[in-house]
Amino acid sequence: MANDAPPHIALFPCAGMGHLLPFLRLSAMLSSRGCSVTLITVNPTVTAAESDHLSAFFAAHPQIQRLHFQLLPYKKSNFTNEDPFFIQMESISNSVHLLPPLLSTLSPPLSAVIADFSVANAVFTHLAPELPIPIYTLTTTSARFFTLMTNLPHLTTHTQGEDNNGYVYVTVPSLGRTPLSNIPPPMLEANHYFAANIISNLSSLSKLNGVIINTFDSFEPEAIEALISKEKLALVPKILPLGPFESLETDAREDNNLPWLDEQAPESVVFVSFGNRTALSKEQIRELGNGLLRSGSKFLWVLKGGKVDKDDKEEVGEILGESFLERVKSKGLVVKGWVNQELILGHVAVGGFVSHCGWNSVTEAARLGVPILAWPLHGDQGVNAEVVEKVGLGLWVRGWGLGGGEKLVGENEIAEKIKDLMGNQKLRSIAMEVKEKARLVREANGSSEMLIRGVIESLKN
Ligand code: BUP
Repeated sequence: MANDAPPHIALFPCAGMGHLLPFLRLSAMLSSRGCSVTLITVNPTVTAAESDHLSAFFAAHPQIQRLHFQLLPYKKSNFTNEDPFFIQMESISNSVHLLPPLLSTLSPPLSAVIADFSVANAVFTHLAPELPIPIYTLTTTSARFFTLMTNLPHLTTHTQGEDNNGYVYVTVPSLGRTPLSNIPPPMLEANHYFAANIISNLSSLSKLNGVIINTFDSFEPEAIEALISKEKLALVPKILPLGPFESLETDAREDNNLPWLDEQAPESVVFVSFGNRTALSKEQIRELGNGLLRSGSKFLWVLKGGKVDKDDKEEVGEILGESFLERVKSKGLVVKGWVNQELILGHVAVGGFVSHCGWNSVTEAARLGVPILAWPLHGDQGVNAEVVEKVGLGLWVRGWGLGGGEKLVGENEIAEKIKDLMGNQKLRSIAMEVKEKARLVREANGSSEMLIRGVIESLKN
């Protein structure tokens, strides 16, 4: 007889806000669709933003259970790993064997686990023998970058060629060409933890019950198709493009930039943010500041001076210089610390987004219909910028490269591109079309909505 009790799903995020936020959003979405939800939260977190957001999230969603998970101390491995977020991933993977006893005592009994792809193999290896329930993975990147990951370690053996502009590309079956320079170098270095983590997680991928991706059919048709061809060959499990995820009702801190935005004309402000974990070099910050001033647009710029927020103590004036701030006064606002990006992108005054193309940022811009000037810096961001360009949501200057501070982009070039972004009516109308498509997939008969409801239904039996 069918059991109609709502499923109880545990979600297990990994390190950093870019990984945590999609898990918070998916948790809230599952809960609002009738599931019991437990969110596993590791201690310690890498950033203060993570602990702040977790407290605010549980205060706003008292129906979601919190399972505290204390990590074992980090033991250095033989892999190259100097990134605090990757170190945390390694620590989580090395602690996962302690998780099954905690999960088996949860009440009501668990129906499924959704684990971040970065720790999926560890979760599968330790959980499957102890607790025979479906295990899904959520990848926090684009379907396009995920497809490239599934082609490791043989990615560069696919056909290579050179395009008219002299860029060497690799052609991946069903996905088409990707410039080789867009593949993050650590992904191709066997000794690097980034590559090792992907290879290890691929090893159990086909045994999982599904891959959840924060994307939607019309946004990444080629990549979703490429993944579905792999699903048909049983190389990957069920592909579940459940996005774009709904926004969270809560934010950790009061947002104090909206009054300034409220005073600006519609679509006159360019919002500038390079995400949680990327600080530009001092020289690049100066060029960007001057470029913004030269562009003639009003701007709201979230400035980061360090990789991890706890260590990022310099004030805006110390980074940019007081004389710059004097010049900025009537033209823009430069802020440090956390802002509510979704509220800003959804504000009527915002007409463009200079973004590093972290995948959450891209999906938020898509859902809110804001054109992007893509300035990817590292990791998956270059490949995400390809998605932005392909779908027509934004501009991407390939020549700026996967920066990370290696190439200095000058203020004139930046100013010109911001003018292109803010004055481009075609981009704006495509962004509105993307926004409408993103809305439709969340309607009761929309593809993403039907898929998520299907997963929930299947877990009731
Ligand atoms: Br910074 C910042 N406010 O001030 P991505 C970020 N965000 O709401 P990431 C804020 O954090 P990767 C801020 O809306 C997005 O949901 C933003 O995730 C939010 O980039 C998230 O865009 C940032 O994926 O790098 O985390 O920098 O995902 O590439 O590891």
